[in-house]
Amino acid sequence: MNAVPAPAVAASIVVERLETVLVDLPTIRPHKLSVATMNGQTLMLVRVHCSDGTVGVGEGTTIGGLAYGGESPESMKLAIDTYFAPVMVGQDATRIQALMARIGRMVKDNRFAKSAVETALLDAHGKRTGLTVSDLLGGRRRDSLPVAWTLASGNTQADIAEAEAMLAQRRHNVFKLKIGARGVRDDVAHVAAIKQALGDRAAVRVDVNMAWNETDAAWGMAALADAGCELVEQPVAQAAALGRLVRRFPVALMADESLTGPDSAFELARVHAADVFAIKIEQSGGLFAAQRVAAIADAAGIGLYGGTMLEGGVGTIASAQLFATFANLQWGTELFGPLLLTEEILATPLDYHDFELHLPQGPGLGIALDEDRVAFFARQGLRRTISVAH
Ligand code: MUC
Ligand code: MG
Repeated sequence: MNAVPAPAVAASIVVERLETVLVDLPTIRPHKLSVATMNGQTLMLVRVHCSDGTVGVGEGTTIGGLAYGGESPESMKLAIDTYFAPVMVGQDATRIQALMARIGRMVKDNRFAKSAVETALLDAHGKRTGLTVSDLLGGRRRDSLPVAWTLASGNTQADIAEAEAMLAQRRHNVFKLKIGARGVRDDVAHVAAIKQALGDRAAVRVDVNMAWNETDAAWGMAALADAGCELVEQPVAQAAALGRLVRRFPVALMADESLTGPDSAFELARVHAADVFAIKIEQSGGLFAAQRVAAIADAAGIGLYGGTMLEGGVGTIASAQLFATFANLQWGTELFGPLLLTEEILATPLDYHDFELHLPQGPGLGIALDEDRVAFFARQGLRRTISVAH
């Protein structure tokens, strides 16, 4: 019998190497959350170099170092350099879901680091195919996204002045106030003063970042509803407590820290613990996982909000590429991260105007890094910035 010749197989495009860098950038003012005060932000940038010459970029950030969760920019860099890279090098760079599943078998947790490398793989594949990351995720339903701004100076009058400036520039007309560091009564007075000053010109929401106990939350949510606040984000830590608070007050309740990917999304939906989900690509463990979180929310009748881990330009546009594909985005987004930083590291800054972020049309993420500025602000580069104070 004659041997059947093997069919010609096109040489696959593989991951050749990964490169990570920490970039320390100052914030425009101290950003005061109940968990930490940020004076700067550290971006963990990862570049995935592929055998066809394409290079994809991704980003990981946290809020207040380790104050928000188990990963830090430093831990992401270490995890990628030490554990992700050996699993990825030599693997087909075009089969992103298969490669992420392979990483998932070798690396438990580390959702933020997974989101960064998945972003880089999608960026590379988009550049290779001429498609946007949104296209790779099924296609856009919108080309711009409403963007809320966070008022977190810690001072009521300064916050009002900041909000007025944003309204005058037509940059933001939805404001999220960071509360929880002071007593509940002081916080409610702070929110009421800001809402009264802005009136119907702006929507006011709050993020407690889990600072309250359930008793404070019950009192606080009732008073916030009276003050004209339309949404309260993660007032308490426990999902069970969220479930007892939801729908008791005429104010929407949003889950943020409790939402750590599809499993927690399903559980929160099952126990009716939230009206709204703050979807974040990093918290979810990547863009595909965040897509599954959105599907769970839609199926359960839970509203969607596009959240941020205060990413810079790369993580922000990765999130935007995904959120632009969502069927529902009832509460808009808070993709303002780059605007909180004094320094630009993209060759062309993201386009914010008329209260929205306008997505780029180019392939992949549609952005390019300003390599000189990245090198300048890289840790061990020419400039050092301390990012967290408590
Ligand atoms: C969070 O907890 O939602 C989003 C905006 C902001 O100022 O902080 C974040 C994180
Ligand atoms: Mg939050």
